[in-house]
Amino acid sequence: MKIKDIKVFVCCPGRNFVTVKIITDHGVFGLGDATLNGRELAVVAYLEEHVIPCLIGRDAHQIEDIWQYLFKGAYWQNGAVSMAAIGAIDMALWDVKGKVANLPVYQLLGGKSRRGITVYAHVNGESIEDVLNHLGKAIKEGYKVVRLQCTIPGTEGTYGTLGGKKNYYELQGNRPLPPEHPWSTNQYLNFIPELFKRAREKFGYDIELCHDIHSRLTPIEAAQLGKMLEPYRLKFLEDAVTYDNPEGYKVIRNHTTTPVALGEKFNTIWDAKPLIENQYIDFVRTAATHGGGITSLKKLADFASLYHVRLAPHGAPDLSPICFMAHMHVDLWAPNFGVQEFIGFGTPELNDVFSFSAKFKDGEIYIKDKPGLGVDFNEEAAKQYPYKRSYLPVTRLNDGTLWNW
Ligand code: CS2
Ligand code: MG
Repeated sequence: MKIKDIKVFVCCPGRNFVTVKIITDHGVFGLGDATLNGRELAVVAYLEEHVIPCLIGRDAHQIEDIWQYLFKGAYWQNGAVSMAAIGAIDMALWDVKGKVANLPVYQLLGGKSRRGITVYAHVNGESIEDVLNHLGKAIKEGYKVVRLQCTIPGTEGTYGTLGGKKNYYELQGNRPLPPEHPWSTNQYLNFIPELFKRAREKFGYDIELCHDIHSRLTPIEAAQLGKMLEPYRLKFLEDAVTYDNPEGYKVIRNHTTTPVALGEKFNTIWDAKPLIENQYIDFVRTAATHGGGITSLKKLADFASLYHVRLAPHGAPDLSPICFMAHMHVDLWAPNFGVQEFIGFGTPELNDVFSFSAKFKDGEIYIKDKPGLGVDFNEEAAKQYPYKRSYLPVTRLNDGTLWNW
């Protein structure tokens, strides 16, 4: 079965998404997500100028060989742009293979290891009171795991809060230039322990709680925070420090038993390797889009399982429903699946373009058995939402130093 054509679509149903469609000579097609938030068109160019010409006429069934060909064959391997392109091609080829086999992709990976996929909700607010109100609602809706983020007093635009916007799509959808937000580590470290203390006082310990630091601390600051949060027993602290300093996680490990999660910015298994084999992390967060596709996630899951590290795949609003559905299949199969980040089933605009069937019940997601990934892409609807250049924010310290957002 040959690859006859590969199309790339960019649309903005609330925020930008890059979608790959691989069409075979048997008329079967597969979809992949190539969205790289804030650098979308770089991936489009990488695909159209460098990847697609090499793939036309190749056997669509040779998923592994095509992965190796695109990864090693580029010579200049690795990196966010190239791995988003490879991730999308890989997802689309798994979609094709599932459709030809008339099986959902999780069956091709090894079948179900669980009935449903435990997810964690995003709960955020402009004050601790506000967060606790939203936490109460999430518990009532049936969530068993929740991520808490709160505006730090005096620090508008704190990562993970909406600042009055109605949803993340609105928040990160159209920023013609990178917004600049203030940041104070000292205020953050003074504030966050109180948030979790109040959450435990009000809701107890049945609900599992996590928090995304978003790479803003130094290793010793993250160790301090982990230690201060130990009485509140978090499921994990995410992105405590930037992932490019694996030894920073050794510092955290030496000081606190609070579990840590890392990996939404990983592009290959080699990024994860030192952190996993040294047991510096407890959950790995790599996304199929950023990490080179389902082929990569399967390898990563198997490697991580040797070290008791579980999957907690990234599930941000800048990953399209195609990546979300790819995670559903990996999450159903992976014996060491932990929890899936979940920000809801999207907005009316998003569902205009991407359609899939999944339902949420009692803290878990259940997907309908469909061949392939089980997601569709409406090319006509996508045309109604043209690309809009948009950037992620940056943060600066009080003295103007550029900091991690
Ligand atoms: C965040 C992401 O969901 C998360 O854990 O870290 O929303 C991240 O900010 C975005 O993916 C950046 O594009
Ligand atoms: Mg994160």
